[in-house]
Amino acid sequence: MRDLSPRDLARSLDVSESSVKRWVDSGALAARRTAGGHRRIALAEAVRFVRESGVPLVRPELIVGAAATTVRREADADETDRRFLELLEADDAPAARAMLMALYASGWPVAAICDGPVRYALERIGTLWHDDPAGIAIAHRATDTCVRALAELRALFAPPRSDAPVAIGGAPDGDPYQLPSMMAAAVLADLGYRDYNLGADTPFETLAQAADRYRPRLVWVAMSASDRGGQQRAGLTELAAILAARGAALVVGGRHAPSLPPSSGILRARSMAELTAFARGVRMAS
Ligand code: B12
Repeated sequence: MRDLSPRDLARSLDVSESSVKRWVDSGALAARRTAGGHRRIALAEAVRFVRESGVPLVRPELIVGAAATTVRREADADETDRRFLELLEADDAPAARAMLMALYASGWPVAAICDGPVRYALERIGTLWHDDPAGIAIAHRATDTCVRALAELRALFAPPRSDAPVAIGGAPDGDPYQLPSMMAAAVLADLGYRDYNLGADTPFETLAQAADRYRPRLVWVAMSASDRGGQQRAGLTELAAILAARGAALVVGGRHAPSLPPSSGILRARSMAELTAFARGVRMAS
């Protein structure tokens, strides 16, 4: 990931270069020096500073790439959703990735990016195949672009602290959906958890074994595939009992997450925003 000069960052924030140098010299913004003594700011550090300081990112395209310009101009979320859908339909992966990076750099929570443009676009793309066989390829490409974009966003997150609470999770056996679990992992990482995503198609016994190994405070299960024969529901209930004995909280979500009574000890969340609220609560209690 590239480093920025004070000039690059100043132009993207529409402030003077000397302001950026002052932030560096005061320690508010970390920078390294080149052999020639010039300040260089890592992209992840620049994004952290922008998100935390609230200084508006006027020209995101200067730091995260072209196509990010559109984000800045779009005041309302609906327009952002539609624009992201257009980019995925056109299979413009670099622009789609730059757009999500720009939203993040502009201060959008990771959960809002997932619940907003990504969910909106995939919901619509998911209906294309009903009328056109090419829709399947578009859906596969869109998933790949979103997977890569999330991985790129994650490179901007601060590394977890050594005492960070651990979260593990995945999608059950027979569930091929990658993105929901990746999203949950990214949301939790951004909240300061040390996350271990076991990914799609993970049997419940594997999750239980992983809980022994990683000792999580929180476990997520993403359930997007239909539960033929009720096996997933049974596996989930068993996992809940195992985790309760270890003092780990269990949260499930996804299109086919079952509704369970509160006595099951399982929280059902409908969005990444709800996961955020729950995970903050678990953190505060630990
Ligand atoms: C990509 C895709 C696939 C890919 C997945 C590739 C991959 N490696 O991930 C593949 C090719 C495998 C696939 C297969 C199928 N698919 Co498909 N697929 C999709 C598509 C387009 C996107 C899925 C996705 O990633 N969405 C993004 C996620 C993040 O959105 P989300 O699930 O809504 O999640 C949000 C919330 O639910 C919540 N959430 C989700 N999980 C979790 C977890 C936690 C812990 C929390 C807190 C919250 C949470 O937060 C998310 C963000 O807001 C959807 C369309 C859609 N609406 O999503 C269809 C869709 C789900 N598929 C569908 C169908 C029909 C199928 C197939 C049956 C097609 C076929 N004939 O083979 C198979 C079934 C596979 C199976 N075993 O179940 C239908 C399902 C219809 C239904 N009634 O259930 C959909 C809705 C498309 C449609 N409109 O027809 N699919």
